[in-house]
Amino acid sequence: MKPIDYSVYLVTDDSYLSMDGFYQVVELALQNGVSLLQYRAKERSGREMLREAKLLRELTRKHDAPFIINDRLDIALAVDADGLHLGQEDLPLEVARKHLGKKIIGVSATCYEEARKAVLQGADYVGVGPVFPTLTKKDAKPPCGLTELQRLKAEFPAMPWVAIGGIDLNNVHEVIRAGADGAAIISAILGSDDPCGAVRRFAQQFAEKKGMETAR
Ligand code: TZP
Ligand code: MG
Repeated sequence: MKPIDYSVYLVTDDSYLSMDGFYQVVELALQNGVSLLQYRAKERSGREMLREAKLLRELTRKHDAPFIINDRLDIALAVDADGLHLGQEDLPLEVARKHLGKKIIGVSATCYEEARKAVLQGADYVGVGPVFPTLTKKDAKPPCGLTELQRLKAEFPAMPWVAIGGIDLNNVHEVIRAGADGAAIISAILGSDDPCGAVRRFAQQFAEKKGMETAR
């Protein structure tokens, strides 16, 4: 399997899932540089989640992007997603691992200790945040800032670190500089007047980082 590119990590949210033209926007985003898609829905029935996740599974297959389901192991298995993303209150990682084998399991961490535990338990990547204030997740913890991320990347350089929360085109360079391998983004792409342009500019900033790393 080719290495997973976590750089422009697009996440969905109920409000955008209901938007007119949502699937066209996702398809354009995948064509313009979204490297991975997470289906995240908090207020939908299992049946509705299955329907939406199937559609997104088709699009991600078509554009050869990994597809991850938030929270729900059953939906991840039902649509043959590439992985599952778990928060601190979701299924324990070792339970999900039994069902998912080598598939991707990501874990959300709001602080250094949670992140370290996720690494030691065998997460494939860790989402750290919110790094900045966000209006999208109503029950988000206070922002953890970038120093935690910097410390985690220094301690576990081989782990893919994905920053989340309030990331936009004006601050993404800060998370990249702190060591993030990817930025998980909702509103700065799905709420943008120009989602394709936004995706291209996020992808460009990560490409510059990769260019600098290979030149070293
Ligand atoms: N987890 C921590 S912050 C957040 C989630 C799901 C929401 C991120 O959304 P946005 O719009 O990119 O700030
Ligand atoms: Mg969760």
